[in-house]
Amino acid sequence: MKEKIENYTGPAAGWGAVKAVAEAIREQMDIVPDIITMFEMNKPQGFDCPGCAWPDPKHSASFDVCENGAKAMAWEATAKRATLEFFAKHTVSELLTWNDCDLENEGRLTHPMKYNEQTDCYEKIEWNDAFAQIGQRLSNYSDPNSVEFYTSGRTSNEAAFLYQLFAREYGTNNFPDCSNMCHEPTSVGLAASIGVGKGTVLLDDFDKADLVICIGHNPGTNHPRMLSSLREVSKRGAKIIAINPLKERGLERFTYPQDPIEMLALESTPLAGYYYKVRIGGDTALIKGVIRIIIEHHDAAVAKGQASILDNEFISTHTVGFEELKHDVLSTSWDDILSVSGMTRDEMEQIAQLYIEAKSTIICYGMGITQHQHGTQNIQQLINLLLLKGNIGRDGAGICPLRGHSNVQGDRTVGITEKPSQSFLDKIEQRFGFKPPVAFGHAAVASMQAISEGKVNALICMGGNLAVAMPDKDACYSGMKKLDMAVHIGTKLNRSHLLTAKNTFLFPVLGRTEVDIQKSGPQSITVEDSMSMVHASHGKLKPASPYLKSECAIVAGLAKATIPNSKVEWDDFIDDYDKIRDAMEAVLPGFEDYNKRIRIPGGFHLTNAAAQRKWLTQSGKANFITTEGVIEDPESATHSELVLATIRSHDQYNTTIYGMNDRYRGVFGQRDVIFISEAQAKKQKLSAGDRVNVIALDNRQNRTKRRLDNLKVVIYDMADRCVATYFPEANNLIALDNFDPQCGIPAYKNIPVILEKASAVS
Ligand SMILES: Nc1nc2c(c(=O)[nH]1)N[C@H]1C(S)=C(S)[C@@H](COP(=O)(O)OP(=O)(O)OC[C@H]3O[C@@H](n4cnc5c(=O)[nH]c(N)nc54)[C@H](O)[C@@H]3O)O[C@H]1N2
Ligand SMILES: Nc1nc2c(c(=O)[nH]1)N[C@H]1C(S)=C(S)[C@@H](COP(=O)(O)OP(=O)(O)OC[C@H]3O[C@@H](n4cnc5c(=O)[nH]c(N)nc54)[C@H](O)[C@@H]3O)O[C@H]1N2
Ligand SMILES: [Mo]
Repeated sequence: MKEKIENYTGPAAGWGAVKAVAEAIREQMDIVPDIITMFEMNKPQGFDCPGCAWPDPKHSASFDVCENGAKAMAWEATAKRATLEFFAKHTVSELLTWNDCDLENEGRLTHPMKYNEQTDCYEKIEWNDAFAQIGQRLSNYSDPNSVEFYTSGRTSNEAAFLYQLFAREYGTNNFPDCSNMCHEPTSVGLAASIGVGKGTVLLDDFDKADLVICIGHNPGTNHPRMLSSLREVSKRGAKIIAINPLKERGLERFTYPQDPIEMLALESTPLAGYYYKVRIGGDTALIKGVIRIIIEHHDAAVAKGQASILDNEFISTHTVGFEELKHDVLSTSWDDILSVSGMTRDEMEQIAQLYIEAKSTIICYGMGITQHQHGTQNIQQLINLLLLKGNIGRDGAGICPLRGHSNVQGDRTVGITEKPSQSFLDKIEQRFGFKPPVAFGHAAVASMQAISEGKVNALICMGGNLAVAMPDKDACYSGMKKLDMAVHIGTKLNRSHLLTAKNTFLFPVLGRTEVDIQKSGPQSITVEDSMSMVHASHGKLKPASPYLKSECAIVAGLAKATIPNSKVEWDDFIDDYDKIRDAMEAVLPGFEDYNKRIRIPGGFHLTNAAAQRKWLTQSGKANFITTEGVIEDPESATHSELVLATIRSHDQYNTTIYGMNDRYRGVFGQRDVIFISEAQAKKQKLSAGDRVNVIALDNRQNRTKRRLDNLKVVIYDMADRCVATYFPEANNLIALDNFDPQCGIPAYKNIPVILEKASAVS
């Protein structure tokens, strides 16, 4: 498509989405039989959408597929194949010169392969031979902690459970995970505040809320099925507030493609009636400001003998820490609050009023909140706001993190964690009879640091594109080359697969859309959505090649070859996944009658103690947590007022680039752009179409200057004193040690930068 920047005037979804779905399918699939597959998505006997983790309303028979879900499905169910002939024709060195989109667009991997250094090509290997070679290497390493077991979040509950079992029997808790780059602040921050590291709302709560606050997420692109829930909220007359540095069309207006009247009349439903453009990194400041106003109104009302604004009863029975919070917000200076948030006091007053007026409020958030040095603190401020009016643990109220990958939450639930609890380890020991390691292992940043320092022998990747998804491309890429062994289990070719170790294996795996036949017949797997609903998924399509194995079978193959006297009944498990689930039931709390309950359409809900006002915190109460200061990176802030966030385009799934368009932001045929407000551009003496170099100020590495050159300026309706560009291209701007010290999430959305005109350098 031709390069073009234009103002997008339409609503989110609508006919544009229908057209995009048709195109995605035309480009990837054999239309007639495969389109039927799409209708099987998120249906009782169908498969779970590999797109996002937003729950399906009723698991009903209705056709509830969104544009980006359809794209994710078409991308996986593509008719294209990356065959052995393809790999014989193209050396790894040549493939490294291809772009990310072209690599994946070659199609599905068809055979297990091993890299041959002599020919510089991937070549076919028999599964058993590969397992034996890997098993031998793993057994030879003297320290199991020199191996990293990465998981990307499409992996099923069953495969993730087996994977952690294998790694733990092998002897390590090294579980870097995509969640470490995504919702780690949710796991850590919510657990400290309310005792559970997950969201507390169900879809029904959206029918009962008076106010929904959407802060730091972009559902039009990343969770499009959420738009139908927001549409219902809006149609009911409840209010929606959006807080986002960029104007995102998906938060403003939506045409529901499944509503013929809206579609034919070219109508749309307004979503957020209130839109506030917070400055990037300004959320803690903003929420502190809002809390301060609410407390001041409350005190004034009480002094006048008027009704209380805060829920005093809830605060005194259910919480601790209110007085400290009050003291902190009242003593935070307005100057700091306003300058860091980039918002006015009037705007904060409006938000406070809407919140005061609403009986029940839900706060939804995504990466705009989490991917910060203050990620954990940001979330805790959101909880503080909710606790003021008892907005946790009752109908129509609560916290709603928008999870990332479709099963990232489930993978964590079933044991993918570098810090396992003792009770979990005890249960493993009881059920399987081996002693799992107790010492905590590596999460993503620690594992990549160890890899880049050459301290890791082997990296096993259950899906994903780790080296590209992580910060500091240079460190990641060179680190991958230092490994003795890399094992990649994926559906499609990506750059991490090409950063070959001394021994590199690339395994093709069944995707969620495909039927998985084992000895006892077709198998189902299970996943957990953003709202803790666990349900089954049944693949429907013929596998992309007869040589594919399921994730579960690959883990079992690796484990058997590595641990000859394993205590785990690997063969039985693979013959019949019900047996895996029986074992999971024995180990995991909340999984009683697992096999029975996933056979009920819609599955079952994993109960959430906080949602029942049971606080599993050390204090036994919900904690108001006071966080110090409002500036994320005070040192860098003295050198530049500009912060940069890395964001997703509409045609992308993380490191998978489907195409070069970002329709709702009016960008077509290109990705090398940087978004900036009109006022800010003027201040920087820049105009639309100018080219700039971005230089990241990195005070953690002696202020090394990381740079990304030659981005095209796009004037965009967004907050001043910040800029945005796409990931993964921008990942080298972030240092590996620029993360939230409380949970380790890289600060992908808070990079202090300066801009220089591209012509100014050679
Ligand atoms: N189609 C599609 N679907 C996806 C994905 C995908 O790549 N493509 N990825 C999946 C995954 S793994 C994830 S984690 C989710 C990600 O879903 P989102 O959380 O929506 O992800 P992003 O696009 O990274 O960022 C969201 C928003 O954060 C805003 N933002 C940036 N900085 C700040 C800030 O400082 N404060 C505030 N308040 N907002 C800020 C940006 O303007 C942007 O609108 O989506 C999942 N679903
Ligand atoms: N700068 C910046 N960096 C970021 C982010 C950001 O906002 N800004 N976001 C971060 C976030 S939230 C995340 S989650 C990470 C994503 O990091 P990852 O999860 O590591 O990356 P993906 O791009 O989702 O992985 C794509 C690959 O997964 C494989 N795959 C797809 N489906 C399957 C399957 O069913 N099974 C298996 N085994 N493999 C499969 C394919 O081979 C495909 O190439 O990136 C992070 N990186
Ligand atoms: Mo994510």
